[in-house]
Amino acid sequence: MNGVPRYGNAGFCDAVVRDQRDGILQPSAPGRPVSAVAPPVVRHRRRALAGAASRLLAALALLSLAACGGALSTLDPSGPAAASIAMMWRVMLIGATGAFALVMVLLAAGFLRPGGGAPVSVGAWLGWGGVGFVSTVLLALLAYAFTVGLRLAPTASPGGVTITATAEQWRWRFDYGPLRSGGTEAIMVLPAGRPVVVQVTARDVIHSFWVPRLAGKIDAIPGHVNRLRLQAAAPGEYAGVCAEFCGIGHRSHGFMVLALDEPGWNAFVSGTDPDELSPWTLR
Ligand SMILES: [Cu+2]
Repeated sequence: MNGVPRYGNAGFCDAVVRDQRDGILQPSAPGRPVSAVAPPVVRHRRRALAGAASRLLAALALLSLAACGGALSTLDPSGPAAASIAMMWRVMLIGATGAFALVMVLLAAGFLRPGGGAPVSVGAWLGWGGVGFVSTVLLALLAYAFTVGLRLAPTASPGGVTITATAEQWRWRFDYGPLRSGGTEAIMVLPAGRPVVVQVTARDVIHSFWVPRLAGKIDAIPGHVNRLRLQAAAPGEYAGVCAEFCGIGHRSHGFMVLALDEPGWNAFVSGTDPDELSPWTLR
């Protein structure tokens, strides 16, 4: 072909040319078909690539299984707000995994079938793969996240309760407005099965209110009130933490949420101390 020798792995370009100079691949005679059998070095690389991919998948599976439970797990929701966030996480994980798998398949195809994508122009690869595919995935995820955000908006609901959470170094105080004359410290009491809007603020520095099994996190900012909607699906205790570094005592700046059934909640708003109430003793 105009004096240029033909090679069975022409798609390898410069790398193959270097290998040929090293004597790994040999050019065929002009006009003579070339064997499709890959040389030993290439087969060894393929096996190594497949082994590394298998180990990576196994490690990812173990990591994902190890993170599904626990008092602070967002993947073990116990309310509609946290469930929406957990579902959004799963949808994004599936979308990201699909995109990653597609890229890996194309990468593997590039190694296993050099030059296989040549019929598709560079412009088409960039247009469909680099712009079209990415834009479609991102717009779909954005629309989904937007609808989830609307569902989580802290709007007033029938039967809802409003609680004010105030953070300071290093304690949490909770007030219940006209529902109860006295507030609580380190424990936020709420009625299970009813929507709750938490008005979050701070007295000194920026903190962050987070009960992972009930809702997302929101900043507690001095002089400002942020609102968060949450709901406990069932009576029980739920762990809460400060999710923003707020000083040397940040590590122990946590609190507990006590979700009570209706008799327990009625007893609480009547003035009963939360230490005397338990969703288990009330049943
Ligand atoms: Cu804090």
